[in-house]
Amino acid sequence: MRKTYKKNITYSVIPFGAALQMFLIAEPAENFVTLPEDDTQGHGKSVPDWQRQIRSTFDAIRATLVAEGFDAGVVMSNFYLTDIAMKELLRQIAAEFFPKGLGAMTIIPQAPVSGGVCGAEIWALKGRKIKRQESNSDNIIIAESDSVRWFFGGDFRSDNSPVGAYNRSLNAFKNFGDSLTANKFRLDQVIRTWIYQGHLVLPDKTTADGVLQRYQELNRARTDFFGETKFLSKYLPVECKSTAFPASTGIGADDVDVVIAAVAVEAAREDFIAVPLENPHQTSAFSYGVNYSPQSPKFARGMAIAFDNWCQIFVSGTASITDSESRYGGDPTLQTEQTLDNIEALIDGSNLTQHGIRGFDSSLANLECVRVYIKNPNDFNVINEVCKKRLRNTPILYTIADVCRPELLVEIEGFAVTVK
Ligand code: 3EB
Repeated sequence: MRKTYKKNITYSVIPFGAALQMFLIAEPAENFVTLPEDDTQGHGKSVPDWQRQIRSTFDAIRATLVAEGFDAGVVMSNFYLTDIAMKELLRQIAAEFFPKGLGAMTIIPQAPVSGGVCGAEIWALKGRKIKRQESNSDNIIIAESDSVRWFFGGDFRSDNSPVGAYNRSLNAFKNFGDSLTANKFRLDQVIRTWIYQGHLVLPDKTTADGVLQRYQELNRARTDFFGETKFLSKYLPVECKSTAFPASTGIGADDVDVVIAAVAVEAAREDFIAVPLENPHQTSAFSYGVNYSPQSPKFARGMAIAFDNWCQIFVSGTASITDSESRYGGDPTLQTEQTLDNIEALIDGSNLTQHGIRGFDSSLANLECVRVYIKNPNDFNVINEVCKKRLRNTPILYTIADVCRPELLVEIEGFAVTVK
């Protein structure tokens, strides 16, 4: 459980079953600026130097992966851009630095809070026990370790033709589903999704029943796409009585569209359990009332994967909600405290035991990588103060994003790892 903090890069190296994994967060070495090319008049008003900022980010990522021996093992990479129009430049530089790719890569239209043009979160595996099987597509990686097969997928989007938030979300989900099938995985094996939706709190359309928000339409598409799927039934402990859905993040983005990333598993070992976690202080999202979303958001508050002496918890996007009510509207400090309280209650030993996961304990200190989505950049200082106090040297990436209820100012997700 080693955490290393450098100027523009923080990372942790921790067990992945009997193998090892690394989570790494990187930003530009500096927020380099340059004069615009058309500054013939010499106005001297500088603009961000995209090339230099992106290159310095990749420099740090590559140097760290090489130094720690993870450079051949990236399974997922998330890149955040202040301007999604620059994604081809990012892809081009990524290919230069990593000709073999960066696993399941997703480019997310969210601005890092640091003021740089880009940010990155990289997840890599290594160890003699890891077998990597490239997929025929550059946004999917299959890895096998400890008799568990892992699917890492990113950048699932809608085709061009579908119109409206429902159809575009459904089409993006279908493209994701097709790539599961193409790689011999099934929807019921999905443990974690990330859904980035542009303008998520804006109305999509008005019906006889009122205005439907884009996020509500996304929930309707997810409900239809999931259908009667019985998630993870083969891996649930008997104690797990609640309806099983994947862990998830549903969050805003600066684009008009929806982008999905996901992880799925298939285990060929008896001691493997996959357990959707609910929070004792929160109403399950799939039981939220219709006033919130006519079709409820079908996700679990977290997903614990455990076998042998190892347990990893995928913490869903978590906000300042208790029961099903938003708390501390307007107060970013107290919302952050409440959000971290919620995560703490989700991953602690008694909640794990409640869910049939025995012999493991964890706390905020077990979080190895965290993303904090902030609605108003001006709240950064107070939110960061709480996070620094409670998460200490955990790698954290802060981005600017809308949370799916207007009064919520912050949402936090992460990965926790604990061993017996
Ligand atoms: C909440 O608790 C906040 O739609 O997949 C958090 C995590 C939220 C995931 C999703 C939404 C989702 O309701 C919003």
